[in-house]
Amino acid sequence: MSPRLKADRQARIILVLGDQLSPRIAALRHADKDRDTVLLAEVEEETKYVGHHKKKLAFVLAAMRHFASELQQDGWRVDYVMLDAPGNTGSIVGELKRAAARHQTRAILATAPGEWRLARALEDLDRSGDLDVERLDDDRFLCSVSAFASWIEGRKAPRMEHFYRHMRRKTGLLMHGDAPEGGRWNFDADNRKPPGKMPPAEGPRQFEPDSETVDVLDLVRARFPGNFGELEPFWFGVTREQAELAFEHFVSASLPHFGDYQDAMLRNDDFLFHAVVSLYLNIGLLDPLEVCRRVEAAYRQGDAPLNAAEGFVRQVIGWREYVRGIYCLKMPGYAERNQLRHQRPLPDFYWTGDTDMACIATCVRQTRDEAYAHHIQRLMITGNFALLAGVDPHAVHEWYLAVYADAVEWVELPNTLGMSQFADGGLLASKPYAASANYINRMSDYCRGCRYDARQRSGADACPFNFLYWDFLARHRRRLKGNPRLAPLYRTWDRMDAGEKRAVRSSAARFLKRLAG
Ligand code: FAD
Ligand code: DLZ
Ligand code: SF4
Repeated sequence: MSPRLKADRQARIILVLGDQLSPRIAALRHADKDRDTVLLAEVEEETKYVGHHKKKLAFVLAAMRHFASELQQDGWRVDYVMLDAPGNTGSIVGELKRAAARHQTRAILATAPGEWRLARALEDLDRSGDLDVERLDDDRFLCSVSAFASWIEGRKAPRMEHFYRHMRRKTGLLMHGDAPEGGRWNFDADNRKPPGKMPPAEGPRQFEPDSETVDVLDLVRARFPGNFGELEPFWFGVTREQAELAFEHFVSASLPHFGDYQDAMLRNDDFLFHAVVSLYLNIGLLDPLEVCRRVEAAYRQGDAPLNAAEGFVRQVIGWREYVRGIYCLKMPGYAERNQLRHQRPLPDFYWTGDTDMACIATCVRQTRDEAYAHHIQRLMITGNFALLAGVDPHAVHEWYLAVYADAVEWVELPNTLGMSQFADGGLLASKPYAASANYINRMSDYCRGCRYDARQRSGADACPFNFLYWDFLARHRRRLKGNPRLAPLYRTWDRMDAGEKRAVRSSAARFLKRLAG
């Protein structure tokens, strides 16, 4: 065989997906710049497997285009397929086949896709024998799937807190020798200040769209007119440089207060002191270890208190890695879990915001405008309501996967199905994240001026979160009564007089009937 033919045969297509936009992604690190071709493909299947928010579509596509330009400038040969390119097959597998034919090779090198759906499609393609698809581990994560499997093995209750301590030791982040910095692993109890005396927050750094992004905005406007959400103003960063600027802005402007007000919610402030960087982390524009090291440095230089630095690091090396591990080990069965057998369709107001519950209306409005809500809004407002009302967890999952700019299934699904809807029967959360208006009223200003009364438990003016909360506990008593963390609540319920209990349950029944339309 001639050397030329041999060289041709070894040239590979390097697949880079829309959430793998890092020059250090495994497939690029193992590629040969002189011989291989990098493929990025905008495809209908990825833009439509769920009805993505318009801002999310624009964000991913604009970031893909900018990343392709950067690779080209860096000397890579890039084959970029636009969404409306003639002959676009509409799927990653189809575009791999077309690219393989164009470049006369059958060798594909990919980094393992984050979502099970696409990982399976690449596996099937390889098995079909049509192309050879080599898949490398995605080592942007600090804990590999096999390391997570070893950690979880034999543990009866594999709680995040224990995993987090393991990750602190492994990374050395916020450690003082073998001990946690400040003598405690977790400053969660110092992350719950209500917003009453909160200083004003600057919010995230925003960017003007350049001409390349403007083209993408035009594309999204034309191709996805019916999708949920406001496309403009579009201010997300779409390059690594912008993502880094956004993160630095967070460190200087918001991190000092991030810890104190992590759980607070305000009607007229969509971001408070949150980082708004999950979208950048999840598509590869920021690196999780780097951002944690930067936050640790801010703490060590005296620019941020320990409860803020620890709170941030816990979310990134703790929760983020933990839910990814659970997803990788438990899929595909995990997506089908519905331990509480909830069947109710998702209420329309999750899309329209048209409800007189001020907390939900605010979170949906914000989600529609910004493709963003912070953790407590997702968990304790929209998630909490769906749990209390008994909404089908799969419908809830599809909503979360669609509406947030940071939504990728490996992180969204365990957070929704496990943490928020308790559909995995307590694998992720030791008790359901169910709360009455008491919590919402303490942590937000939503209840002030709401048509409902946060203090009433039953009757026409009572806050729905109150009667639904007790109704939820009563409905699921058989399943939940053995949970020691819920025992005090059942004791409170048992102490309520029979008339009060009847009133609570009939308020819930009336409300749920109306919800069903
Ligand atoms: P900050 O509050 O500033 O936190 C810093 C970083 O920590 C985040 O950027 C994120 O990377 C990480 N983080 C925080 N909490 C979590 C968590 N529970 N799981 C994983 N990482 C976390 N996060 C996503 O990235 N994508 C999702 O699709 C997603 N869906 C969610 C669905 C539900 C029902 C719930 C309750 C949470 C979900 N989260 C999701 C987690 C969390 O809400 C977001 O990561 C966070 O709100 C992002 O905003 P931020 O960057 O301002 O985060
Ligand atoms: C989210 C997304 C969207 C909207 N579009 C594309 C696309 O056109 N091409 C692509 O390669 N990736 C896209 N993505 C990200 C993928 O959905 C993501 O890579 C998979 O879900 C695997 O995690
Ligand atoms: Fe939400 Fe109830 Fe408060 Fe109204 S009173 S904002 S419905 S928690």
